[in-house]
Amino acid sequence: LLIETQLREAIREHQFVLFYQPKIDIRDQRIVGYEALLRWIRPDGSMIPPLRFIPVAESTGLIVEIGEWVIWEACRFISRQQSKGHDVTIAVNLSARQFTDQNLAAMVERILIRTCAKPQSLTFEITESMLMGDTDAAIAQLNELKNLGVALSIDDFGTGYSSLSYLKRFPVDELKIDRSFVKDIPEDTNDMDIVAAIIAMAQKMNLRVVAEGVETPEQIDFLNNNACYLVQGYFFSMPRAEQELFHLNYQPL
Ligand code: G
Ligand code: G
Ligand code: NA
Ligand code: MN
Repeated sequence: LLIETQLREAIREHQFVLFYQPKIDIRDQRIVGYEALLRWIRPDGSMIPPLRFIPVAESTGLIVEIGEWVIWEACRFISRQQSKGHDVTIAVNLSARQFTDQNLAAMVERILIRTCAKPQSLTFEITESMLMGDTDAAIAQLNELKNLGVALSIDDFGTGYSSLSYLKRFPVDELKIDRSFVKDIPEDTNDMDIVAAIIAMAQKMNLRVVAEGVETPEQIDFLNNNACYLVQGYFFSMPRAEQELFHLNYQPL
């Protein structure tokens, strides 16, 4: 369990950084917010991708401690932007282990107070599968978070198996269409039908909808024609370190 030992060392020695990927409104090409994505940079400069260490962090429970750092760091980012007059939202990914933690809402509240970050500037992304198991407990946790004033988003939407009636019970604000449905637009008409259906459904349910993994102008045209205006993806930007964010042409709000 070398990686577990290394993860503990990474926490202790501040080897984690947050990268930020902009979320763009394609109507005016402005940045409306960022998704925070965790990066582990080793002392030799090599970067270990989250897919290699997040599963280990989850299975060992270290994700709770790492995740707390992520929330602190995201709120400090919000606070720095606020003091420059930039009103941005930051989305933070939560894993199942964090979401079922009874202390989560109290911890988030403490961090919001200590950093002076506006709760409306913080969004939590959770996946459909995290809402499955104990539905009542999940709804209670979502309500506790909502009561703090933060926003809630369902990530990787479409890859789970939530029914519509099911979805209606969860107090969420946003759906993020999984990038697996976006990547083959405009070749795969099946995926186009699915994406159009998710967008229409989100509108009916009064949910914001964000398309992930947007890489081409054709995909942007398709989303625009179907009234999905919020997008993330390499077409606009990869996730970047904070100091590299404002080299983009897109101006933060
Ligand atoms: O950029 P990307 O390789 O960053 O992310 C890969 C996966 O890791 C995604 O599923 C993403 O949700 C997850 N991930 C990235 N950052 C975090 C984080 O801070 N916390 C959790 N729980 N998952 C994260
Ligand atoms: O599971 P989640 O949606 O949180 O994961 C986001 C992941 O998607 C991150 O690994 C991020 O780096 C990656 N990502 C973001 N935009 C794109 C894109 O346009 N193309 C691809 N292939 N990956 C992307
Ligand atoms: Na995400
Ligand atoms: Mn996703």
